[in-house]
Formats: sequence, structure tokens, C-alpha cells
Amino acid sequence: MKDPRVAEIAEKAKEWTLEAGSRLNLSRQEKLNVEYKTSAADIVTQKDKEIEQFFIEMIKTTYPGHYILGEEGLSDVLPSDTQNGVVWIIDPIDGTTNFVHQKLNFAISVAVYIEGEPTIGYIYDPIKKELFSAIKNQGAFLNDQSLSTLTSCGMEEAVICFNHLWLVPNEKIGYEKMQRLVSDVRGVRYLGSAALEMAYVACGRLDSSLDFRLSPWDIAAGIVILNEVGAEMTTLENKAINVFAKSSTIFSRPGIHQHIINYLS
Ligand code: 2AM
Ligand code: CA
Repeated sequence: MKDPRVAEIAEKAKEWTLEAGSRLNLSRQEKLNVEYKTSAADIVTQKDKEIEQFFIEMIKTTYPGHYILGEEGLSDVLPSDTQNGVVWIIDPIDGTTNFVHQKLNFAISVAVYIEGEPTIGYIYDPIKKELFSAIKNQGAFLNDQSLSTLTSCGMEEAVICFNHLWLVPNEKIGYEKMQRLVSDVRGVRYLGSAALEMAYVACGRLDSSLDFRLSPWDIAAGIVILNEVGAEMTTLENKAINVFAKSSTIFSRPGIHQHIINYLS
């Protein structure tokens, strides 16, 4: 049975995501204050914080009983148990390095999980004006265009996505395995926004996206969208992804997912 709350919450989530996108677009001429988080490769600007604060204010005013999990940790209504109630999972800017260096290829990622279920997802690229969206069991969309169920493809036709750190000695995967994988696929791309990479798998621009360690806000909206198009998703160890924990991730078109895991094992 359809939950009557879902359509209304989805409408609000869409409105606020588009508004956040306009704010980021307008701010592109502003000087950015770039701060380091865990390293020089892990950065935050005042805009990440301002956009997260905007969502928190809107959600708290409209839905005082809802919980909020945002990358910048500014909310004081954190979920104590993610399997109960309505939880908003927000990345105000996914791809902050791109936002700072390119002013391109970043996105706002907003998801709503109800009683632990991935229910509403929006990923918005405000530069291209592309809004990827999905509501559970109602299909996925790129703007007004419905996205088709993904069909399978062979490794030789696949364009896959992961960052350069997989191809040098690292703690997770033998890089020789990755060298074999890259020589067997049609192409490799790296966008630098995990949420957009998931959206691009959903609409067929990429066939698989792999990451070592992503957080709830990077993947929560993408999972809702990818579920609707029949994508496959697991950790590198072929286990189910727990969206509320940090996790390695592979999101793929059917057909190549198991092949990629075989290369890694
Ligand atoms: P972010 O821009 O919201 O930080 C490429 O850096 C992708 O990996 C982005 O989607 C980025 O999200 C994400 N990511 C997750 N953890 C990261 C980290 N510790 N440092 C840099 N990027 C990280
Ligand atoms: Ca972010």
C-alpha cells in the first residue's frame, strides 16, 4: 500500500534540492574558504555548510519529527536508530573538489529513508540542470524522462568508473587485478562525484562504479535511484551494502557485476 506521506515529502525534497542547486549556481563567483577535513584531498567549503544548514532549517520547520544525517554533521536531530522513523540523508555538495577546482561535476544528494527503507532519492547537477530522481516502486527519472530498466552488457562493451588509487599499491585490492580489469573493458572514467557516478550508471552513461570507502550521504540517494532501474550493488567482498555504515561499493548494470567481483577476488 502507498504511504500517503511519501508523495508530499518527495515534493518538498525536490523543491529544496532545486533551490539548493540555484544557490550553488549563483555562488559560483564567490570566493571559497577551503578547509581540510581528514587530509588535503578531503575538503569542505562554507558553501557545503550553508547548503546543509538550509536543508536542516527547512526540514526542522516542516517536519519537526524527522531525523537528519548530513555529511557536515550540523544537525542536532540525528537518528538514534536508523530503522525507525523518517531519516533524511544529505550531501550538500558531493564532489567538493570538483566544485572548488572546476565549478562543474558536483551534485546535491538528498535521500529519505522511511523505517530503514530506501524510499526517496534526488541527485541534482545544478550546472547541467540534470535532476535524477526516484521514489520506491515508482521508477527513476532524469528530469521528466523515465529511465529504462538496465540491460546486461559484456565486459568488452563496458565503461567503468573508479579512481587512480586502485591502480597503485593500496590496502584494499591488488593493483595487478585492476590492471587486468582495465585491459578487458572498453573504457575507464572517473568523475569525482560518487553520487553523480551512481546516477550515470542508472541512466547508462557508465556501466559500473567502484569505490573503496563511501559514507551514507554519498550513496543513499543513488541507491534509491539504482534500485528502480534494476542495477546490481554489493561491497567489493560481494556482501550487501549497509547504507548507514561506511562501505566499499560496486554499482553495476546487470551482467558485468559478478564478472568485476571475479576480477577482484
Ligand atoms: P565529497 O565530495 O562529498 O567529499 C570523490 O572524492 C568522491 O568520493 C566524492 O563523491 C567524495 O564526496 C567522496 N568521498 C568520500 N569520502 C571521501 C574522503 N575521505 N575524501 C575525499 N572524497 C571522499
Ligand atoms: Ca560532500
